[in-house]
Amino acid sequence: LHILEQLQQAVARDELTLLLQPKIDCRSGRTIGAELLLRWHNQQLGFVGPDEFIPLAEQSGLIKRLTRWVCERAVELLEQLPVDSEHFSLSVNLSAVDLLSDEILALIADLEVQRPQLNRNLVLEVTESAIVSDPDNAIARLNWLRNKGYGVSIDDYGTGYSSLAQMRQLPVTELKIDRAFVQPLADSAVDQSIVRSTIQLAHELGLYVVAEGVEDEPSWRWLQQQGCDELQGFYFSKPISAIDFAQRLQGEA
Ligand code: G
Ligand code: G
Ligand code: NA
Ligand code: MN
Repeated sequence: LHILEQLQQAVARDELTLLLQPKIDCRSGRTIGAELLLRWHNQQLGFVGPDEFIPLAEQSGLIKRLTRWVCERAVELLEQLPVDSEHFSLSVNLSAVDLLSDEILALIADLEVQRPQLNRNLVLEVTESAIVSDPDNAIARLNWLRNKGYGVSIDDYGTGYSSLAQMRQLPVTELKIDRAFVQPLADSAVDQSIVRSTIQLAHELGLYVVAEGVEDEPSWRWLQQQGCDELQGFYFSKPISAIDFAQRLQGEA
């Protein structure tokens, strides 16, 4: 069967799972949340990576159903995980398609029936390219999310074309520096300059700064000195199952 037809059945057949990549407080090194990352295992196709099935889901519009599934799981996880809900957030990736449709508004409204204070614990990650495709339309929905108190993060920051000056016009709370600049930090003076100045300017604009792709301790210590707020990366943890994540939290308690 065609991969797209298989993907259409994936939710109903319970073939999707979520992995959680820990989000780390840069100062303390403690786990303060997680990014939710989709995984798909199909009988015939085996494991299909998100780099393959997410674009297919976007082109077909199916992504909206996947995003709903991920967000519903996020609410379940917030109820199940042993966390202090004042200081814990889950991040969900949104596609351009999600930002260009009112379904995201209906989805959030549905989730809030179950968890009225969801805005305290859910961050929505969007890429610059998702906004650039139709800025007015995307920004209107981001404004709606912001006005409801949700965190909005610009993912993969630095790889698109927007300057921080343009970013300032966007209703976002957080900037996530792309791992292309973070992975080489320990040995690259150029990347250090880029990351240092990005952190400074982002902070001056009132944005919370996340570095993704932290792979060694020297990079963590350096980011700490620069006042970076939050980290993700293989040095701390790769994406893991909900069970392993819960164990990690218990181990830190
Ligand atoms: O988890 P991994 O690094 O393999 O993810 C590869 C890509 O797939 C990343 O760009 C990630 O943002 C994207 N991705 C993973 N899960 C989701 C999801 O639930 N929704 C969307 N839109 N993208 C996702
Ligand atoms: O595009 P997005 O930032 O959502 O992509 C998330 C992806 O980044 C996940 O698939 C995850 O596996 C990957 N990732 C997370 N931390 C690291 C890291 O430290 N090094 C590398 N190479 N990839 C990472
Ligand atoms: Na992301
Ligand atoms: Mn990213």
